[in-house]
Amino acid sequence: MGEPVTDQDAIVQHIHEHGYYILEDAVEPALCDALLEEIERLEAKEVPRSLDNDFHGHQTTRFYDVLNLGDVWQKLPVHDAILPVARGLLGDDCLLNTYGTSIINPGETRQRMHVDDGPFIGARNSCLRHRAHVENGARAHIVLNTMIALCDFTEENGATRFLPDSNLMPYPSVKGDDNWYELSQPAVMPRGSVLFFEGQCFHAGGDNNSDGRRYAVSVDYCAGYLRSQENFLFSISRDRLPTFSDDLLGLLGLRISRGGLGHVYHHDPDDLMQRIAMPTSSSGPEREAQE
Ligand SMILES: O=C(O)CCC(=O)C(=O)O
Repeated sequence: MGEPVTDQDAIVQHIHEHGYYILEDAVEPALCDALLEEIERLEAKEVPRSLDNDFHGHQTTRFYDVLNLGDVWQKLPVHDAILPVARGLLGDDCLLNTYGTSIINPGETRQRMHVDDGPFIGARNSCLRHRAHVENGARAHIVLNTMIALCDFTEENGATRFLPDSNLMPYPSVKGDDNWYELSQPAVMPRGSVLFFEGQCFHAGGDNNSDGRRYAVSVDYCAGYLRSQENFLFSISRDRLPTFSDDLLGLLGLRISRGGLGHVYHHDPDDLMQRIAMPTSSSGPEREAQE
């Protein structure tokens, strides 16, 4: 990877050019510990995991809807080592796209190589696909994903595999993608590091041949003019919103985008929220999880 890049603009530039960047010492040990404790709490409560299938893995623990599950989850999407990079690449009005754990348990097999902007570009006639090909031969940046290491990532325990410079490859045929696995490299990095990878960068969860779990959280952002993969505006309990920071509310879509999208009577939705009493939900999985 050459000389480490520490300046935030240089990180964005590296992602733009090569599709990825690994930032060490990004997330403080106390926050890693708090997130591990929270995962342990959710597992003890038997909060249901999501997505047990061939693509997402049968031995991978995935908790989604985490902002409803505990306060500590509010910290990562707005973390000052992470959010400025997302904003630098996608724009200040970027949104949270998906957010959850990716804990690869011993015995998990490797995932199929894929890109994360697929849901937005998949439609053959999508305007985004068209736009992609008119911007100097490189597609616009619409997604930035991160893998935040809550333990050391090693090749043996299933470090994320990624293919440097694959952001510049022609948009793939879905079936052919996996050939690139052999060319990929493991994101070997110490606990507290963040792997940033752009939506066009090929990557996959690795296979875990160790006897320990590979703990990670993925915070995935998209451009502010897109519909996010997770429907946060519907799923987040109204009574949790007042506990969120301004930055987090913006990431959830409670701010008007640069192009004027998402307004309520031409106001930011959260301006309106402060003026009217929002209905509160009285049930949901977080209730049980928090008790
Ligand atoms: O857990 C990982 O290392 C990557 C997971 C991933 O890319 C996915 O599930 O889409």
